[in-house]
Amino acid sequence: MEIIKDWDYFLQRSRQDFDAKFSQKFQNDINLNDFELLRTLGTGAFGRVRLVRWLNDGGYYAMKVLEKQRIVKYKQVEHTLNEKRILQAVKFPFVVSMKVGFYNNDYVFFVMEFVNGGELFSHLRRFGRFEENHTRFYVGQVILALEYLHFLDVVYRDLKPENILIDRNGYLKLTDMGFCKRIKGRTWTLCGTPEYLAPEVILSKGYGMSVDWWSLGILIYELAAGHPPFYAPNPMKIYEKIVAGKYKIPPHFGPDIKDLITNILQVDLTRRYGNLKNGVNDIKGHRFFRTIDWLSLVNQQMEPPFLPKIKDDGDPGNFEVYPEESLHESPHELFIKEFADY
Ligand code: ISQ
Repeated sequence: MEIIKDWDYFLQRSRQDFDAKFSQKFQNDINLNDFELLRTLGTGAFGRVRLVRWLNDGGYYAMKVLEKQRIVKYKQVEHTLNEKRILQAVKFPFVVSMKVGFYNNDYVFFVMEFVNGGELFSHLRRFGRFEENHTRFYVGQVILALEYLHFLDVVYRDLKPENILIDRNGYLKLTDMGFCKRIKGRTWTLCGTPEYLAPEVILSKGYGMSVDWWSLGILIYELAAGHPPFYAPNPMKIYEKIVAGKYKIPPHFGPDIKDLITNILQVDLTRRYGNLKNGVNDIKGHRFFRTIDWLSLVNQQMEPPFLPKIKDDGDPGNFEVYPEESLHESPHELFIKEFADY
């Protein structure tokens, strides 16, 4: 990665790069036989991600496999198209990017860089919670990633520790753009993960980038506390707590992190940090981050809290083990019309 010297200039140029790549179609001179399929790294409602080896360059990649049948059944065609357009157009140190995409009769495939260190979620559970200094390091990168995406008019909508990976150098990458959407104005879809949903999403109001700042507040809390602020045994109870905006600050939180979280977890959108007239600068300029030099952070010149243990380039050892499923192949291409824009 090039060194970023001027953040505003970097954002402006990123926008031109993004626009140029956003509407490109798949180049379909690639197929499944070009890959050796290794084990599953993660599963979601609509597909799974597998470690693969690309025979072309011998390198390891993470391949998202989406079954067209399921995508259509669960009415996710538009969401996966959003995901594909955004994945292929982003280029940022803290966001996973796509190398190549293709489809066959039954599936759509996104080939992404393999991020070796595993989910931030697994490391958080292992440590219990992170020290505030470590929370600051991780959250700082997430803020920059959200600032980058929002500058491109992209709302992320699924921030949580499961969707944040740790690279071999101890830095983060946001992954799973499945709910990402480019919006100019507002949108209404109910999507995300219960504990991380913003009140305006639960209340079916039109919403915008504000939902990502809310979930950032949840993330800061969860990293520093070891558990999310709104918790209950079932989603309905979680939603009641979220819209009421009542939660407890653990006694070990320092005054700065407490003040920051309080200002972000505002049910009232006209008070929520990130969503006010100074935008992200209310967050970046908060006392909690006074020791962060944002340019050093984006250029990965700060010392990370720890380095994940990695045996070799293709080592999936930092990821949980999932039951495997084999792929099938129909004799005819399915859902040609639905996936025509890929
Ligand atoms: C990259 N590396 C490892 C796992 C992943 C899961 C989802 C998306 C990208 C990934």
